[in-house]
Amino acid sequence: MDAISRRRLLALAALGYQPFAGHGAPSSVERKRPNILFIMTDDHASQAISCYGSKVNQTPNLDRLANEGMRMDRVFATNSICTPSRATILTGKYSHLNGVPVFNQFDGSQPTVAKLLQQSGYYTAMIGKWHLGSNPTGFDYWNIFPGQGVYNNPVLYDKDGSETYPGYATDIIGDLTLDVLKNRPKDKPFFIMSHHKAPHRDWTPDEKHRRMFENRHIPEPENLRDDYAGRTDAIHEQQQSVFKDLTRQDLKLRPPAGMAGAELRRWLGEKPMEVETEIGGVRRTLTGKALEDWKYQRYMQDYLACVQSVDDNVGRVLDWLDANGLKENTIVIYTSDQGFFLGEHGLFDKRFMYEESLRMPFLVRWPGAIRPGSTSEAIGINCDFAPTFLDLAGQPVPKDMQGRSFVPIWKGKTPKDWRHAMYYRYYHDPGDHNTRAHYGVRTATHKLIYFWKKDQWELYDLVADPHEMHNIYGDASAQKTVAVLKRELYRLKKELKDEDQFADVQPSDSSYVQAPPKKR
Ligand SMILES: [Ca+2]
Repeated sequence: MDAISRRRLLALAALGYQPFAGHGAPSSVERKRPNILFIMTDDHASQAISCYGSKVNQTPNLDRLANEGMRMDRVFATNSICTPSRATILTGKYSHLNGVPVFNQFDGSQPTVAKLLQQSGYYTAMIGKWHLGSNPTGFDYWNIFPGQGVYNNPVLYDKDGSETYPGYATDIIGDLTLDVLKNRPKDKPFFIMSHHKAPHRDWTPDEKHRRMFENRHIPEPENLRDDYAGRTDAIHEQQQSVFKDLTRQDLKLRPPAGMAGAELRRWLGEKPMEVETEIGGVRRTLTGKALEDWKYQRYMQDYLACVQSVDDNVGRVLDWLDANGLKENTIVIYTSDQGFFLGEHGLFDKRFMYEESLRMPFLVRWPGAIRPGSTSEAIGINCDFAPTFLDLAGQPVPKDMQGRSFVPIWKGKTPKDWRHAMYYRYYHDPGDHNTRAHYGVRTATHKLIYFWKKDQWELYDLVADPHEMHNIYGDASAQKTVAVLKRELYRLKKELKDEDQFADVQPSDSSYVQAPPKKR
């Protein structure tokens, strides 16, 4: 088939035309089912992706996905921490139904999108950050970091044992993804989850990018020095402050010579309020505002350098797909398990329902089906991913999945009855950063948050106040909106079968420990 007729056929296929259907040619039909390459990073905020308008870095390879495909602007995590988001992506269900509200072990015996795709004839693979405690199920191939994994010379577990991979985690995940692509069975479509550790804390860059941001001044977000006026207790009580909670380890301060063991760990874990460092060849002791400024720069220099390596490796994989005839029939998705604060409200980390943490970057390329350079403001949630993958594979979506396929949105035909609001619930309280538990609802224009253990509310007008600085919950003029949003909040809570299953008692944090594989 020449290139033009092949392109034409693909365009027709995108419109639902199946040239081989009903002609007794299963292998040809099989080839038509699209491949899915799902690339996910850990804690990558859309504020650090240039096609989302980053003021702090450039990500040319991620931009390439947006330029050749679609940038979705309102895809949200339903519980903004690692393990729950991953469980939701696999099951298409909220935490209260898949049993993973906090950092607890995932029950891999339940149905997952990987199992359903595998049963339907897809070759399935899972590479890199898993962080669900139990061994992966539903994958023909898996090779994962135990727990959080490490940046340098990481150990990976597969079904047969463990192996140390010399090098940098992000490059290794890029290499393994290419290996799987090259060695996969060629008679099946594939579903590959390629999950990076980066840019998760403690933000350890590779040698290539380590000094890339060293001599640049990273612009601060305008609300870095948010004074939290008018907000409820939660943001006052949190311990995820750039100025107060970054440790010596986070800031990559060098320990005194000879320090080791428990003493070293204690030293690295302390949150310094005075730092001696060298600036422009001069030794200086930093305190107060000078130290705060310096902490923000140090945090961002390392975070952004980690992102740069991700961008490089996405580029490598795209180049390989394009050079090997897999561009046309492979859907490439780039996302992150949740968003992240890059100094907004003075914060790092995620957890809160505020925009920077709630929003997942979501870029997708599908030549012939998605108009290049398109964008969508449809409200998506991570429960939608599994139904989307099943739809792409021509498989029915189980009724108990709680999301909907993105495919019509990608094709420029957002269904008229698409959701107008999304429901969020975070449980891990006090958790790692003393973040108060909350649930809430976000519409296109407003966000209502309820800190249920405190019985305190926040309401934001996202149009007038996109940075969520003014809690208008108590304003007389907002009471009609409060009433409407409360009705919607409790309607969604009921519809999604959230019966406060984990409101009072949470499972223990067990996803950090991965069952050790058999020895090789
Ligand atoms: Ca994460």
